[in-house]
Amino acid sequence: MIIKTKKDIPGHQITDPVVFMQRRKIIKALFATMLGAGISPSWADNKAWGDIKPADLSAKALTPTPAELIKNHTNYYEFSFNKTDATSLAQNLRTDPWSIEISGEVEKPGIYYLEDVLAQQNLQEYIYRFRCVEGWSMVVPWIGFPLASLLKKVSPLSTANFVKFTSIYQPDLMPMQLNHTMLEWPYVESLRIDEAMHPLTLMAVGLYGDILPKQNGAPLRLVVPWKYGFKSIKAIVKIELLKKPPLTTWNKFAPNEYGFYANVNPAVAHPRWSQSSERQLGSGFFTPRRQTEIFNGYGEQVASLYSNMDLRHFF
Ligand SMILES: Nc1nc2c(c(=O)[nH]1)N[C@H]1C(S)=C(S)[C@@H](COP(=O)(O)O)O[C@H]1N2
Ligand SMILES: [Mo]
Repeated sequence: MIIKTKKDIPGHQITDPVVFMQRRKIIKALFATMLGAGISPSWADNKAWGDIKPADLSAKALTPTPAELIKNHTNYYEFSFNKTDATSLAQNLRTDPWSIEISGEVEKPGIYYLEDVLAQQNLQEYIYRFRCVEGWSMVVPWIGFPLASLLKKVSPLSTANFVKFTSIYQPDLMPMQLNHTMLEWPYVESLRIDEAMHPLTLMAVGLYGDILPKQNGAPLRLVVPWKYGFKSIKAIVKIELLKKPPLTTWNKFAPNEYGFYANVNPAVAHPRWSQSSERQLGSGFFTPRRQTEIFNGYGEQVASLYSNMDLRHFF
């Protein structure tokens, strides 16, 4: 048992300013150490990549989308249905201190403080393609750690078949959470356990060498690069390991449009638009759209997870 469990203290109620400052310092220090060491996409150093060869990844030299575009073009429906308002509105969210409740089919359930989680993880930069179901895409230099290395620390039971993630629910700061006409709150997403344990699946805490901006899901979000962006849930407060698949926000809203799997697939159109190509954020008016790749270009690493599945049926 390496991570500290403090079941008796609900994390979101801690307001002691001394504690607050200490935690802030620890998180800042974690980043400083990492930046001081000169972070780079040093795939070869990361043991968590398991049997994925560094060569597989370095073969794909990606040019990150400019930071200003990534930070000012967001989807964060708790705040707004447009792409620009969350940049300012999300700043009201208090992301420090932060804790994550982990429960369900695990040996070590508990409430874990974010800085305790981070102290046990090897933060690295991961440059991934990101494809929204709406048809735009970007390349993001995330900082984070594999979700698998967090899950392993809480020891999932053999009965854990799915992982459910829940975003923060705070309607006083997130105005759209009072709007019940479209989505249900809090935002919920889920992965099959093998998807969650895949080394490409990240928990991100940073962007472009700095702490994750609030509008991009601070302090902790999921990043699943081979799936449409809506799977990459922001501001996670709860992780549950479950026997059965839970209902997820977008799937519940429109099951014929947003499947549980949501794997990027140019051959399976959204009922209202084609998914065969994408507009890259920052590209000029005359730049041709990019041809969307199966599994967003990560097929070599993840296709085996779906080898026996009809991807048209399980979209
Ligand atoms: N909690 C929460 N997570 C979320 C969303 C959201 O509205 N709320 N939007 C999703 C969608 S549709 C996308 S495309 C990505 C966008 O991430 P970005 O805003 O950092 O680009 O976040 C996903 N995660
Ligand atoms: Mo999206």
